[in-house]
Amino acid sequence: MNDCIFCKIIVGDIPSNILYQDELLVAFPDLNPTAKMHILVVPKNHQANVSILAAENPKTLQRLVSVSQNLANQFANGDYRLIFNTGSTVGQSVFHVHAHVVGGETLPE
Ligand code: DGP
Repeated sequence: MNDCIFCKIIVGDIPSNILYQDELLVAFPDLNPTAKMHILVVPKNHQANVSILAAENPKTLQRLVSVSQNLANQFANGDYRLIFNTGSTVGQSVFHVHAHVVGGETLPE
């Protein structure tokens, strides 16, 4: 997608601190962290949201959860909150599916 910021990060047109990548996923710190650990895990294939990902690429979603756990083990104490904002009214601003992996401190309920 020409105007997708995460597609540009994935191909290296926008520099980012890549923390992890494999053939399906890439992970990098959120530009505006809300906790000590705030990492985005992003499928390399452009799809708009997690519902479409689950329907069309369930193995990528399964991998994403596994990678999120590994990142939480590496960058926090293994605990993490996994957030998929889905739709503009609940805060999705980038319409390329991504998981927020948040933790590294005690979070409010
Ligand atoms: P959401 O609001 O759920 O669509 O989350 C989008 C997140 O993406 C938001 O927390 C900020 C982050 N973000 C937007 N642009 C960039 C960028 O260029 N680099 C990085 N690292 N994060 C970005």
